[in-house]
Amino acid sequence: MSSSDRQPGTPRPELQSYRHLASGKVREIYEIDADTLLLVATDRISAYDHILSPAIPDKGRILTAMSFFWFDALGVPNHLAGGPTDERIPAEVVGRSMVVRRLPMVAVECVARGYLTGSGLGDYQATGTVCGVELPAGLGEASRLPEPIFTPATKAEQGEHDENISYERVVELEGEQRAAQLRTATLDIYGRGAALAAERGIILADTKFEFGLGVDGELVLADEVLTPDSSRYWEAATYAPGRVQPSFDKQIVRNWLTGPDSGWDKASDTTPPVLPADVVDRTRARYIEAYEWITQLSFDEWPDAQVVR
Ligand code: Q0Q
Repeated sequence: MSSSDRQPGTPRPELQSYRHLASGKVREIYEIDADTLLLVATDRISAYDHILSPAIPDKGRILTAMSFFWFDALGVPNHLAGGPTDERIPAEVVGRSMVVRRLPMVAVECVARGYLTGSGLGDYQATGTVCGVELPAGLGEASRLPEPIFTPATKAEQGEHDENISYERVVELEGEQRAAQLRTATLDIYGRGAALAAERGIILADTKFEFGLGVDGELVLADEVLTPDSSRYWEAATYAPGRVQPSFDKQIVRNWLTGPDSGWDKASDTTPPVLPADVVDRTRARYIEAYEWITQLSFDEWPDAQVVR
């Protein structure tokens, strides 16, 4: 039943009335009906492959607001099937949920990189290439690439890292035509998003898109889009190649966890300590700052959970 079919004033459904389909590190996915899903972003935050405690208040709402902004700004076919307050969204998760079309999903993580860091840097230092793409000699940490590159990966099991694959492997998996479509769409969308972000003081160093397939086999942009969980956000004003760039949104948490006050050793693979309130508060503020810089909108206007009386 679409929101347009529901009688006005019909109470919102209960979240537990939807079948839970899957959990990601920080998100949940539910079945609304055979054709429609509910993507719910939690306030969970992960760092160093651990889900941290406590959650960051409003992180789910902020990142959902970012996805809605980008879906609108990018103007490409996408999986949204309703707006931020669609009546199919249960009251408790309004503001941090998306009602989306259920699509056959392309089993390739479509990554675009404008800068060299993370696994891409590791591959380059070992082979001079990333996903088979040859790069100039002499590049280092956070080098800006001569042009953005398509560096696909296959989705790993939860808790594992995605595995970088070559374009030729994407051709084997998806066929030549779709592989070319995926590369073109990934680089085109990243290029436009990165250009808009750069105008507003944020470098999108890289990002991961997920695509579904429409009724005619056309690519449909799905999942979350250009959020700090799917992309590396760097502050342009402090960008300097040759060193690991501070994460716009997660550096406060990383610094505390690896600093003297936490008493934690990330190499120990023990559970990280609970984050202090000021680290939580400052991290929430950084997420809001990223949203308001990128969108030039006030987060105060974004819908919130509705109290059910
Ligand atoms: C779909 N996911 C992601 C996920 C666990 C999100 C399947 N429109 C769609 C989408 C989307 N988006 C999906 N399936 C069918 N149609 C998205 C990776 C996984 C929690 C949240 N998995």
